[in-house]
Amino acid sequence: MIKIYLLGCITMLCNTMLAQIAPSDKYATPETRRLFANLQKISTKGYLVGHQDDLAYGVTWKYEPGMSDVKEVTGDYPGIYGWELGNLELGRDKNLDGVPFDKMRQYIIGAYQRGAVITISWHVNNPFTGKNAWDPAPGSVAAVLPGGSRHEVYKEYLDKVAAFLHELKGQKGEAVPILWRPFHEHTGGWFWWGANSSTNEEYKQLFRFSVDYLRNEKHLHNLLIGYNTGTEFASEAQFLERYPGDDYVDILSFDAYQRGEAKYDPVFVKMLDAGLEIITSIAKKRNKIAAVGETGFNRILYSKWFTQALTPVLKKHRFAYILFWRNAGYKPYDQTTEFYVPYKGHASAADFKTFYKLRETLFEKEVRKENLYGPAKQ
Ligand code: BMA
Repeated sequence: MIKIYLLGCITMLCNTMLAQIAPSDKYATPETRRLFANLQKISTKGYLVGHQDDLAYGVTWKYEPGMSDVKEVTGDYPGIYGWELGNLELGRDKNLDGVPFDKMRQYIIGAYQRGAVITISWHVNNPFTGKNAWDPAPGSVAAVLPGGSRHEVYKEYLDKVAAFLHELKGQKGEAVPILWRPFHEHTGGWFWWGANSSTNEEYKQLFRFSVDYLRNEKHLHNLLIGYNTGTEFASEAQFLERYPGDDYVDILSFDAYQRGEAKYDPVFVKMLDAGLEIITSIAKKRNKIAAVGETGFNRILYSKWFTQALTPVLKKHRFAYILFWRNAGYKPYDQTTEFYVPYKGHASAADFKTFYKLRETLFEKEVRKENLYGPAKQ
């Protein structure tokens, strides 16, 4: 009798533990569940290092098969790849940065098959004004919520996103798990979903409606959802002000960039440190994954930036990944140059290679060995 009772207790305990490491979507696919569990555990070893648009173009090249600025410098590809869907909702065949969706689909599937992780952002055009994402017109969020004047248009936007996400399939027909990071930097005022043009409640409703629609109407169960602020928070309560709830979120992250010309920027370093302290603490309490959604120092004006400015802060925290933003190179439309990881020959290339060799930085070769889509490790 006692034996049966004990067995029951152990089973219950196991179930509780398993429930705790499950993603927010209770119908998540097996690969998605395993990725969630493995990403939670990876932080005991280190963090995945990622790059936006890595395979599509670099500072001096575009669409050359196999090319990658990260690989040119380190000999290895990133452990996590960032991609962007902005303009897909308008039915275009290229995203807002000119990346053809046909190519993006192949890059995503290829990286998944090599064992790497995929995260996707969406600088969605403003369905209320018809302008781009950087149009914080008051009333935009209210207009796309159920009952709003642009709700049906917004649903059509989501339909296009869902169709693309459904095309991401592995060799056995399984859905490729995606870290889906919508409505990011919402604590800032520059996007139409941002803090200047929506109330906290409206933002939460937008987030929940969108996730519910993709899950329940579009039957997507391969998404791990990211709640991603800007740098505008100084406490756990502030970070969570627009949090839609544990049933809608798997990953807690924020975007933080070093700006200006200084080599070492104490304001950036302090923010990154404080931000990581806050989100890792919340992630632990809520059984979520912590990550740095976007970062970088545009044009890397300090040749030792990766090992001297960034690494000392990252070493203090346990989180799953960090994503460097895109190596756009020279952009004729605004006459600026943008890149966040070095290219071959850049002054910070040697430093990035040292960063690559650190025990805790996980690029593609190590990530593949971790088998993140396989059974969770104990
Ligand atoms: C920004 C810049 C832009 C780009 C946008 C969306 O931070 O990189 O050039 O269009 O992200 O990817």
